[in-house]
Amino acid sequence: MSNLQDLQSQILADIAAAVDEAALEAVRVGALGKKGSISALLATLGKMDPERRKTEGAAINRAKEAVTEALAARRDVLKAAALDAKLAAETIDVTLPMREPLAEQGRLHPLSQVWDELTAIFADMGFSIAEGPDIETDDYNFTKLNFPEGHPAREMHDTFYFNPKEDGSRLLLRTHTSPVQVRTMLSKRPPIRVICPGRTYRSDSDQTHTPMFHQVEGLVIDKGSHLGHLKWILHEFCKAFFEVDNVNMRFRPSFFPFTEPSLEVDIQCRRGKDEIRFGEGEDWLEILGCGMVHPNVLTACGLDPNEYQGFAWGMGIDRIAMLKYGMSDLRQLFEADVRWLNHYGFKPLDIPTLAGGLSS
Ligand code: 2NL
Repeated sequence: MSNLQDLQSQILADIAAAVDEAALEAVRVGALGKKGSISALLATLGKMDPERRKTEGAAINRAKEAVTEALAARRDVLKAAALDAKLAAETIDVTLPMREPLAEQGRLHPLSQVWDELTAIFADMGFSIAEGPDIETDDYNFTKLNFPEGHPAREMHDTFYFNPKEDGSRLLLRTHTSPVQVRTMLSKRPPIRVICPGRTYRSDSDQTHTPMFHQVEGLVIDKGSHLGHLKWILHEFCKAFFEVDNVNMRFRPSFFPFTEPSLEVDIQCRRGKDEIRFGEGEDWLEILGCGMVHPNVLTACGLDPNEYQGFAWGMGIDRIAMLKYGMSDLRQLFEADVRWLNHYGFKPLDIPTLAGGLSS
């Protein structure tokens, strides 16, 4: 009897000491399996006389039941512990930043970034965005913009012309985005508030000129639009674009065939050894041209200059991109060098908004 007691105690101790379900299963097999210790005792019953078999059989079966119950109880405990450990190991902290993807990540070209930035700024001021064809007529690119036929003003732009058609007319690659504003005036009734970003072409190539470049022009036409409005719009734009609280601006008289009066605009800056900062310092940098739309242009575009007036401006997207992001050579913008793009490019998910900031 005491043997059975010892055996049961030993097995119950082994059950209590089992650290996981595999260890517990080993204990079960050792006790209740085919060759288990309790099974071996049960096998001895057959050779006993009926009286002994009755008492010992009952005792062994009680031990077997006790072991079975202890196994089940311990299994429940271990199962619960295993689940707790699994849950603890597999928690996800949803507040952690996303892991950087391992794959190569593409970059937004700085020009695309600046294009997005400036359209966001002007859209927030209530401007529409208009686009038009790169191939234009002489009429929309020059004549309607008050460049008289044979006038030296036409030589201001080195134009890429297509071969003349049979009637003598020649298509051309637009030299500015103004034809898009012409199209807007011809197709929409004022009030007009529109910006026209796009590709433009001039036969010119050196460190600061590429034959293809980008412009954004703006146009506002209404009954009482004046230079005060223009100054406010350009000031708000410059503060938002260069991300400064204030920037002094200087308006100088100039000449364009399509505006009268015409002005050139400089912004305040400080030139350091390798960098240029805006909104501080004593230096000036020219960034755009503007003016009141010439009455001849309004008339050519179907608007009565006695009823409507307005202003327009134009600036180089490539130029303001270089200024903002500190790039030295304009030509690199178009060389498609992936190493350069990895340095100057932008992560595609850093989308500019006025609320979220324009650059990270
Ligand atoms: C510059 C100067 C300018 C305009 C563009 C414009 C368009 C129409 C009528 C009148 Cl339809 N003006 N555009 C006006 C003044 C200056 O661009 O230096 N751009 C880089």
